[in-house]
Amino acid sequence: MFPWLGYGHITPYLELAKKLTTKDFFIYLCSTEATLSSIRTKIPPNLSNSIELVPLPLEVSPDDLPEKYHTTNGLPPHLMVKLKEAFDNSKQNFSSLLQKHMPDLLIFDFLQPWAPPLAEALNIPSVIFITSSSVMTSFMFHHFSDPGAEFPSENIRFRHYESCFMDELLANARDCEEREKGSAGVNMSREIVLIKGSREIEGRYIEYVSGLTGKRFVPVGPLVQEPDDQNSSSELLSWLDQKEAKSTVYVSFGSEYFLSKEDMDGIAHGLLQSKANFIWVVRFPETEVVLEEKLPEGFLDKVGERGKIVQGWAPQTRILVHPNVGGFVSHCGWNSVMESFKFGVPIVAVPMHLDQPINARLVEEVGAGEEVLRDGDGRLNAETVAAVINRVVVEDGVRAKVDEVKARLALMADGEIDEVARELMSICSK
Ligand code: BUP
Repeated sequence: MFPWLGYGHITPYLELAKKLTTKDFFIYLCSTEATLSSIRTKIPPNLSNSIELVPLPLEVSPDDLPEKYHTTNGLPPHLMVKLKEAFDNSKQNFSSLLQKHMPDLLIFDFLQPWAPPLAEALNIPSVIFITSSSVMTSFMFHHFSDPGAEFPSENIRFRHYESCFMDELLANARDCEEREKGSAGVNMSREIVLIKGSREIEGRYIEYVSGLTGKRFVPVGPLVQEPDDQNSSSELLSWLDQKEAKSTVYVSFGSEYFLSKEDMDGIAHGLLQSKANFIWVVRFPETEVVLEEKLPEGFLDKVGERGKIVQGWAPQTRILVHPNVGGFVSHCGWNSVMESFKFGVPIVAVPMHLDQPINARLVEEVGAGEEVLRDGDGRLNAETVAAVINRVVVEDGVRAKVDEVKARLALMADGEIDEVARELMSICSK
């Protein structure tokens, strides 16, 4: 398995790896050491003989990119370009690892289209595993192939101030296509595409994208990591224990994005004006930050015991399953959305860029949350933030739907992984 270098990509790969070990697969999981170190402790001891982590050395000088930046998590934008370059320059290293381990199959991420030709050269078949939503993937293929045709849902669209994201996504997709053209030989397995998600939630989009591309999209399940106990005794969770049931909203915008000053202010004032308690995970591109300078004046004093600010990283799944959490103000990264669905947490959607607006529209379509609409210029308005938090969290306004989605996902059991294992086995044996 060869996921892209962010935490949001490697965790679904690890969850898929864990499931495949129950079907007698042995997994090599390859990434940079910095990315692997974020999941090393998440491999249960009983699986340590079935999953081997394989570090990929990057071709880059430490002066250009120190080792701690060999992952996209919290990477300042100017270093992201260097990381992509270093990654693309490391093909030979990846090829050497393939030759050393000679797997029966390569499962690769759509952001590294150069990997499958290297495998093909060694007669190793490959299958793509997309960690984004089917709604986003189908929306993208739709625009890529026939934007004039009818899309399965008219709710799913970018708003006018978000239209630049479509261009960004299409440019990404074209870039991947271009970079893949070097691929020689027949790739027997490409008629199958693995995708993170479930027919229970995205059935019509999975069907649509399969029809559009002529490939079979096989959903691999929500692939949500179980909450780990490591942080369960932390001060943050003790604080949460003291709050009333469902009274607290968890606020996080993912591992990669940094909020603009205007959005920080909108969220901060919105939280203050709402009636919910909150835990807010804040992240900044700079390594040294004075928190007070990043927040509106006097914010921390006004918050008092009502809220906690966590700088950097919080045990997200552990927080989401806590009975005193009643909602999630989320950027709608696909992992976060799936975690909310799986644990039955209503979403206050505040999408920021790329696929997030489309995921947010799905959240509303499913009925599991409400989106905070920005004003005409794309600005976040504090009163709107507070009003949506109050409706979704304080008044528990979408509870019935959220419980229904949670129950539907729980019923699925492992049916999907049986199908995936069968498909992969048949590719391996060809
Ligand atoms: Br921040 C943060 N703790 O403090 P998404 C994130 N996470 O466990 P993203 C934590 O990172 P992509 C924190 O549970 C989820 O599994 C969270 O993935 C975990 O957003 C993951 O939601 C974040 O998909 O990734 O980071 O923007 O761009 O790949 O969607």
